[in-house]
Amino acid sequence: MTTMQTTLPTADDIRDRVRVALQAIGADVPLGEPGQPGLQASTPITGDVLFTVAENTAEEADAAIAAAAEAFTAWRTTPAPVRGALVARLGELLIEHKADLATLVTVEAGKITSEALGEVQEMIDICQFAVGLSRQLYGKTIASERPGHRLMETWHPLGVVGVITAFNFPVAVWAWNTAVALVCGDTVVWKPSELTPLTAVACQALIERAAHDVGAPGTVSRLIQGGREIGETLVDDPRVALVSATGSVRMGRQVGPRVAARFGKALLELGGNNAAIVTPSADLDLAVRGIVFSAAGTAGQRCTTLRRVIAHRSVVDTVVERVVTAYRSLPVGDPSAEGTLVGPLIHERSYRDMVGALEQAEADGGEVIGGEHCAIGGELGAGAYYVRPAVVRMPAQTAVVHDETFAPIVYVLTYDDLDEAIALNNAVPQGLSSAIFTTDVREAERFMAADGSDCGIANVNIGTSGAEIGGAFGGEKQTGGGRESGSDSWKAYMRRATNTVNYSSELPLAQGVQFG
Ligand code: UN1
Repeated sequence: MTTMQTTLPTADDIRDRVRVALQAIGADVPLGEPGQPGLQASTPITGDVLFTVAENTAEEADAAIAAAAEAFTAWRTTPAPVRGALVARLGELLIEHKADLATLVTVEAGKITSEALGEVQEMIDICQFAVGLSRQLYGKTIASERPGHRLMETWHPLGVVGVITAFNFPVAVWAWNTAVALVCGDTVVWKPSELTPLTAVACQALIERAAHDVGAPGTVSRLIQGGREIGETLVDDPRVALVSATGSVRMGRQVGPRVAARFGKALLELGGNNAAIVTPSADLDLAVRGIVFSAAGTAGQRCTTLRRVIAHRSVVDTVVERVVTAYRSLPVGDPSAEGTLVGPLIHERSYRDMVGALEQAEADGGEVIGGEHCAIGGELGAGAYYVRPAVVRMPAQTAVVHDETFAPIVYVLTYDDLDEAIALNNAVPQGLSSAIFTTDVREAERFMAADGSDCGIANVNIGTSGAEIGGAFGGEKQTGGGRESGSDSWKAYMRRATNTVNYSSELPLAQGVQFG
């Protein structure tokens, strides 16, 4: 099998694909020539700017928030199952346009076709989950200490939810937030990454069509496009009750305190630095497959990407050898071509960060295998950054290993006993995902116990990435503490009221207090 392609589509080919997909989706937005004022919609496949997409002004962002706030006043009292009908329709439209939207994801984020389709599937899944949830928003009834009293909790819509998303999951993370927020009775204003404006336009067209089809106001979900300043309108506006932001730890450090300063709520999904422990009892076939998908998939650009392997001394050489062998045969190239498994990095800065991290790792005594730049497509790919994923054997977990470099680098560390491996897993500032490969039930349980992995996700015998939507998704420490998607994550999108009802004709006070 050839592991490196030599051809790429031309920018004009890619423009045609975009036009066809947007037209099928019904996203009728003006697309300007490259270089005109507005957002430059580009593709990492060739590095070319494809179109210019209109950028919103601060006044337009303000108007979008006002419209969503206005829509909220009626949406919050619309019965939840009726709200669910909107999300059900969105899910149907996503099924119908799965391939079209995936084409746009591949073009803008550089994901291989299968992963782009998987991302749209994740949207469909969360819509179906949210539709069920629309009949399952429940509160507790709690035993009251007073006779003739009922103590209970009710959950109410929160308000406008500001959603800020990153380039690497340009559509799924919007859907996680929007599908759940809408059934919870909230309205949404979305600020996508400025690197992925075309997928955003497509999603907006689909939600507006869904709203039209079910007779819901289109203003329940708004899109604002632009750079950091546009995102800041969501962060600082007191009408935005919850800011759900996905991105770097650096971004979260700004967003969290600013939202807190106005007593808004923040849901943060920030960086990960995810590790997999490989124990002596591990099924190595499984471990190597899990490692390769989690570390090299999406060209290392998921927040759940596997960035560290912590392997027992007795298996580390075999694991490295097998991962390196697998890496050599990974087809790198055009993500839209059949058979490709590793697409491009998003931009030059990512590539520079990768090179910088590998140089630092080497300076720290690391042995770097792979990581080369692959010049693909000659002239066509002049502005594109394709790399072979890198494995780096490290003598210790140095500072560079503590950073999240958003590229396909997996550092390999060696351990002698499980306590040491768990300590290494937990020694980084981030706490998103983690995994252990073992066939020993004691090791597996220990890893998931209170003194085990400190991450929001702790898996056994699967990699760190590729979570299902049914579970709550998110992580601890610098990952930000937020939980999105399944389980009871919906509670972050609602406000809780505690109600005490006295159905007796006495007025007993709690704690036995006597008053008059
Ligand atoms: C992200 O990278 O921001 O678990 C989200 C996964 C995906 C979601 C990743 N379901 O890898």
